[in-house]
Amino acid sequence: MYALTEDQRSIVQMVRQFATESLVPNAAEWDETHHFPVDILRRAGELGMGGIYASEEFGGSGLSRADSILIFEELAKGDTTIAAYISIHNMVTWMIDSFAGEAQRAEWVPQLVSMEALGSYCLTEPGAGSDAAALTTRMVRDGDDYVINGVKQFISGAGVSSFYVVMARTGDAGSQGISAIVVEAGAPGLSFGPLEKKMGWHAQPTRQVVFEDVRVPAAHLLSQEGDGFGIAMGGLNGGRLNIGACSVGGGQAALDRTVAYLRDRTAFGGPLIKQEALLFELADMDTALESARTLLARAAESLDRGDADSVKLCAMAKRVATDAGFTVANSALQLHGGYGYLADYGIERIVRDLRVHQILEGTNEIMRLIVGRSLTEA
Ligand code: FAD
Ligand code: 2MC
Repeated sequence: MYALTEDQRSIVQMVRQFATESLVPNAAEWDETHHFPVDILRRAGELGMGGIYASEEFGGSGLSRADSILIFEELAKGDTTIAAYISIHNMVTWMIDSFAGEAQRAEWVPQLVSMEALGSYCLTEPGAGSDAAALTTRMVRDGDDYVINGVKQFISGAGVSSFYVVMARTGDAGSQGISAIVVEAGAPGLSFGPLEKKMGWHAQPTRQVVFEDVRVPAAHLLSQEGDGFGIAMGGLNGGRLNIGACSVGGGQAALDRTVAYLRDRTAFGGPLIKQEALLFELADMDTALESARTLLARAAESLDRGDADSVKLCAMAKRVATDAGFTVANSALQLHGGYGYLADYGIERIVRDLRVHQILEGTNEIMRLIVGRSLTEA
């Protein structure tokens, strides 16, 4: 199952080169200065990474989810935070390309694909995170417009993005009463909270997004009223794979550095890598990443095919891969001794950045909920 095609090998090579040249040399500085590198994102857009699995009609790359996870693993080896933002942007591009009207697609998708315009995904609210169907942001039809009121919490890219895909309530309580709409930056009544101070993910902004009587043309609706929750979840299925792949990439980078470090570091009369206890630890780290990679590939193929169990497989893969990435990075820190704790060695940043992958795009408890429900509902 897990043999790369010729095309996939070229894609990996291209992304690896981009990550090595444009991300690796800058990741530490962007983390330290909390810099969101929009210029570098545009370069990723030029290489086709703004619409990886968007259709080719308006410029998307038309690749599969199986291709996508390869790309995100490579990006994350360079900078996990930037890779993760590119994943969120791709969720937005895919949702707009798949569900916006023709005229809107023709206007918006090329801008998103090139990453000239960035996208944010707005589901979470202060009072509704895991229980996303409990959201209370409201949008009310008024003539040819909708008027939106409410607050979205923890929105990645907020304040910099040009397009906000917003899930809001047009109907009754529950998931069926939710719609999805595109709000453009600059809309009167749209404002942003201050930058959140975070443990990691310093190289991308996270803010509240506030809607006060924001008027949006009804033509910005994605699909039909009431379809919003399904669209949001559809976006997340791919997002969960991508964030899992980002965790594997971050974990792999940490493992590679650890192998090199333990070869060089001598104690007790020889290189530390000769200590069998440490070699076994490295073997477990390698095995955890390979297991996660294999499950991600299986889930991606099932999503590509539209299999009935793809939602469950994406949840399993997200849980396994984000746990594996974090655990491996944390072990890598330990194996660097005191140096692992120093910013200069780059490992503590990976640990900080990967921690949140166990929380966002559906917490790992919610991933268990999805898998568990599939057992009881079968
Ligand atoms: P809660 O839902 O309040 O959960 C609290 C705890 O209870 C968690 O451990 C959770 O797993 C557990 N829990 C809840 N329900 C159950 C249950 N039924 N069974 C067992 N355990 C349960 N959201 C967006 O929409 N767009 C973004 O761009 C975005 N970016 C983010 C960036 C960052 C840096 C962060 C930190 C978050 C981001 N999020 C974003 C929000 C993220 O998706 C939520 O934080 C996440 O879904 C959890 O919601 P919550 O924080 O409200 O936690
Ligand atoms: N794919 C497709 N459809 C899905 C789906 C998925 N992953 N999950 C749910 N649905 C459908 C489901 O089939 C049902 O459809 P229908 O009404 O046609 O029967 C509908 O959505 C409602 O589903 P449930 O009845 O399961 O709804 P419930 O409210 O009980 O649970 C739950 C839904 C908990 C699975 C969902 O709220 C969830 O995934 N919560 C986590 C929220 C989350 O992931 N947030 C991430 C925010 S984005 C982020 O963090 C970023 C960094 C971008």
